[in-house]
Amino acid sequence: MTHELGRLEDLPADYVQDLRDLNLVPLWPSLRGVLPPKIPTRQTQPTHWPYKTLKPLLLKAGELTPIEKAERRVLVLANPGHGLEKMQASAAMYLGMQLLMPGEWAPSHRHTPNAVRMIVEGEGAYTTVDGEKCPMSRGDLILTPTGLWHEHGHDGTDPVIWLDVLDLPLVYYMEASYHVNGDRQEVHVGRGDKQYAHGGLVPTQVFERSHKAYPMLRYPWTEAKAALQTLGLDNPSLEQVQVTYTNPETGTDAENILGFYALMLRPGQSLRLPARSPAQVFHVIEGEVQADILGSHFHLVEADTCCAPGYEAVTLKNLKTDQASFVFIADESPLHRKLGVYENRG
Ligand code: GTQ
Repeated sequence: MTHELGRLEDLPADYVQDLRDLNLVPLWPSLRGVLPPKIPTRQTQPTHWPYKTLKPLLLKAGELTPIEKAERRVLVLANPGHGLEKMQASAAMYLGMQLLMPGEWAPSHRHTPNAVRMIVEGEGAYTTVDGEKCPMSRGDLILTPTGLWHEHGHDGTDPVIWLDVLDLPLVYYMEASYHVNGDRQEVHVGRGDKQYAHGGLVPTQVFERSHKAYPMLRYPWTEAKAALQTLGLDNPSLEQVQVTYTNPETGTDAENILGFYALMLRPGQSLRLPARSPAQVFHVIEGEVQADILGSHFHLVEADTCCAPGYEAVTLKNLKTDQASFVFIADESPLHRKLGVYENRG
């Protein structure tokens, strides 16, 4: 049973002022606001960021602002529901499109938020993470987990653009967000993926001290795509042909707070994703997809990005009837599961 609770205006003004002077606040006028009935209030609005309209503005930023004045030349994909200045895609997710021009260098730093990059366009750039020079190719996922040094360079000839996904809003909210600048890293052998490139075979840990918290830093698109195609072929009746980016040593999510996945939609397939508590981000790697989120129907072409609030079902339809479409998904599942608030409402 829900009944009306007392309002702030129902209280004598001098009483409210007495409370305020002592840093006290009555709960009941705000109780329904912070604990709404049955389903949370979500600021996250379904939002679509078409690449076609964003790219020229990002390239313009390349002309307007030298890398030395930007450190990271990024246009943030901000959700209007949160207020643009908050730079949030959802409660816990930040999205940015980053541009690096040939010859540019984004200097080494490390920070508490976890980041990943999904490479959108261009060849020849690299991210050096924890001393491993990870080459960037379209569709590759590169991790820069909390605390690891990372810097970006570009030896190629054309602009390189990638999508950054960070848990910055959450870590900032926790008053735990900060960075440290560093010197150019010494590069050692390894390129983020090689040691774990063969499924089911992981280096034997003879010495505990050699164990890294994040053993795999780069997930090449060629591998993820091949995994999806095999999964689809071997399981013709499988509806959700999806892989999770995992830590090969532990089998758990690749990072602690956000989850990352690649989804293959079969030709013409329409897939309903159940209403679950975490918010989600969809980015088209290959193909063309319609995303139905609440009342919005987004037509996503390659390199387009959109987001969906939690607790809502999402339907993804492959608009290609003669070929598969491939979608990169980021969500807040690891966070919700760890905090015990994860729900699947079907
Ligand atoms: O490339 O290190 O979009 O530190 C935001 C913060 C990218 C990065 C972002 C960052 C980076």
